[in-house]
Amino acid sequence: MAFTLPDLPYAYDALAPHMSAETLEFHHDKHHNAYLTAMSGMIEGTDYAAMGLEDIVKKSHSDNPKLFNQAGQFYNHVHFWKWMSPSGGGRNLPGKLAEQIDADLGSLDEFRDKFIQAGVTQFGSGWAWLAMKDGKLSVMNTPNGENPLVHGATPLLGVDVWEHSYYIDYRNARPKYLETWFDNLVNWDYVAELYEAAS
Ligand code: MN3
Repeated sequence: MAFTLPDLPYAYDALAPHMSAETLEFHHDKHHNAYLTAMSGMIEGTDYAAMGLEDIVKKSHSDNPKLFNQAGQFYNHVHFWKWMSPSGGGRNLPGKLAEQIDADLGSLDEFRDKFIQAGVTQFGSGWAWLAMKDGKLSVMNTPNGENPLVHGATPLLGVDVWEHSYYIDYRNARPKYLETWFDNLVNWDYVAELYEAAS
């Protein structure tokens, strides 16, 4: 199937001051589009061309590392835009999700600490995640374009810790970016939607 670049679900300046219009213009229009263009060129005329995105990500992880880098990043960013909202953040998580976070990760505060630490300690480029595996929630991090799908888990929330995601707004202060992102931008409604689908 042919893939297209999804529009941002909000205006470029809607996440300011936490994430600037300049960051979103580069990140969405340039970086995400580049992953799409590279992936599309690599799947054209191959068996991958008939597959859905999740299957491309999973199959290319073992069979075609160069394609995986592009497809993984294309997939991750399709969700990343939706994991943020101008009215995001806060501490009012949908009930069932909040209950399972308490049960599996201790509390919202413990989850927040683990998630931010996962992002801070990811050496170089990558992502930090909340994922569901075998009915349990866990926090993980992955390098480059990798994601929980290739570890048999379902991504519920992911934050991009590539420098292109924060360097314009935060320079080298990755911890500050992660704290601000978690407290002000996370679209818990979308996390809950993925959680319900995975439960
Ligand atoms: Mn990115």
